[in-house]
Parts: sequence; C-alpha cells; structure tokens
Amino acid sequence: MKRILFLALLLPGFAQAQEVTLRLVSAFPENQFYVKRMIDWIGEVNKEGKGVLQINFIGGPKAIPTFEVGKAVQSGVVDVGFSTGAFYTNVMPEADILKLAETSAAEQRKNGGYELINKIWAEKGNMRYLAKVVEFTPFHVYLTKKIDKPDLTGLKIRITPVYREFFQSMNAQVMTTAPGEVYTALERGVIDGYGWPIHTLFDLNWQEKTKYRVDPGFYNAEVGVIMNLDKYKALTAAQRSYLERKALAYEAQNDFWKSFNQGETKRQADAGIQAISFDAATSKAFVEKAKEIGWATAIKASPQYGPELKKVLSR
Ligand code: 173
Repeated sequence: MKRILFLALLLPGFAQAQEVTLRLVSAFPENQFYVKRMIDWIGEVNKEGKGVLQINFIGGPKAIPTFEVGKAVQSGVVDVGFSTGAFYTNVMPEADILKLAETSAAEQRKNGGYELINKIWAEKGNMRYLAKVVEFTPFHVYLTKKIDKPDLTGLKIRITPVYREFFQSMNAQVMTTAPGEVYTALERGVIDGYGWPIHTLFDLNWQEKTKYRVDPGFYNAEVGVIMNLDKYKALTAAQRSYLERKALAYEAQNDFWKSFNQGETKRQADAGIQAISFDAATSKAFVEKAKEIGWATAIKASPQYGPELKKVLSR
C-alpha cells in the first residue's frame, strides 16, 4: 500500500493516466452539416467518457487542408480524421474505392468487408477505420447550364477523385477543389458545375448558384472516422472498447440519411433547382457506365486490393 502511494506521488498524472484525449480534425468545412452532426457525436463521447476517453475537435480545413487530413492521420500529426476516402487518395488509392459500395456498412461488418478495409487501411495508411457515418447517398452532377443528354462537352466541372474518370468519359473539363472552394469558383464562373451528393449543398450556399441537378445519381457517398493506428494500438482495452462502441453507435444511425435525402431533394426543388432527367434506357446506361468506369479505375489503381474490395462491396 505504502509503495503504491509512493509511486502515485512520484508519477505526476498517475491518477489520470486512464483518460486519453484524442485530437480530431475534419476535412469538411466546419459549417457543413456533416461536421455539426459529428460534433454532436463528440459531445456524446465526452459526456459518457469521463475518465476513459475524450475527443477534442481541433477544427476543419483551416486547421488542416481538406486533402491533407489523411496524411495528418497517417503520420500522427492528429489522432483522428473525419473525411471521405476521395480526400486521401494521396495516402492510398483504395480510399476512393469505398464510394463503389452497394453493401451497407452494417453488411460489411458481417461479410468480411470491415476486416478487409481495416487490413488495407492499416497496411497502406497506418490507419484504423472506426466507422462509416455517411452512406445511402448518391452523388449527382449539378450545373449552371442545361444539358439534354449525358454529355459534358465544353463544360468545366469541379471534381474530386470520386468523379474524375466518369465525368471525363462525358468529355467534361475537370478541376479538383476542396468543398470550401466551390462557392467562389461558381461565383467567378470558373466552373459550370460540380459533383456532390444529393444533400447538404445549402450549408455552403451553393443553391444560390446552381440551376440544374442531373438525375439519376450514381455511387454511394462515404464519410468515415479514421484514426492513427499507433494511437489506436496505444489505447487501453477499456478505451478501445469504449471508442469502438461509440463509433459503432454513430454508424448505426446511418438510416437517418434515407429520409434526410428525401427532404433535401424537395428542398432543392423548392429552391428552384431543376432536375434534368433522361429516358429510362439512357438513365440506366448512365449509372452502369459510372459503375463500370469506377471499378475499372479502382482495379487499375489497386490490382492488389481492388478485386478483393469488389467482392465485399458489390451486390
Ligand atoms: O465532392 C466531394 O467533395 C466528395 O468527394 C464528397 C464525398 C463524400 C461526401 C461528400 C463529398
């Protein structure tokens, strides 16, 4: 007993050694809805995690630029990142393959997908993939000019790696930007449109500059919580199980997006954004082409893991 007391006095902070604080950065702008929702989750984590684990939200792209968040997590400059895979293809090309998921995150927890993702993320990114927190969400092409067929010839379109090959196949002139730069690019007429999910364009006021949305949507937007692997391994068993339980609870709310997306579609119509749609055969070909190009690109970028990912992500 005496000896324990002696040790406790000797090591400052001994009593608090079981609480860890993780530093988190977001690749999405702070005023965007994803981040508001993520901050609510952090609130929950911190409320119930006293004495075990706390998360400190450092900030958005002003703290670490959108396309550098993955690198910061990989190197341990920050502990946790909130990002979509397309923003960290500079860590590994596999990151962008998650957009091709047809199986849900819940299904991937059961069919080996989650383990495979974590094997790749650990090996190539020094990361742990804690949870997918956006899914059931298609991407669309949004335009300031009208088109009457799936042809983007003569149009300058803002992209991320999500859309590159597909939009190029429709002859678009593409330009990569972080979400935070889209508004200014629209305002200055530098772009005639952009790729983005069906939801959350209002947070960044893009509806002011957007006239059309091309239907149908394609792929499945993914946003995840990723963690530096060394930091993850350094957690105690109690900290790790707490964090994983909270991450899973966050992921388990993904059905939220289904109703939210319906509301967002209506909100776009109310804001005067017109849907451009094609006949059934053209629409079908559009979606199939996106998928075909997506997988061809994925397998070319990762001959090692592309085919394995296809097994667990496809239906
Ligand atoms: O368009 C984008 O910035 C992008 O790639 C993305 C991916 C997932 C969710 C939201 C945006």
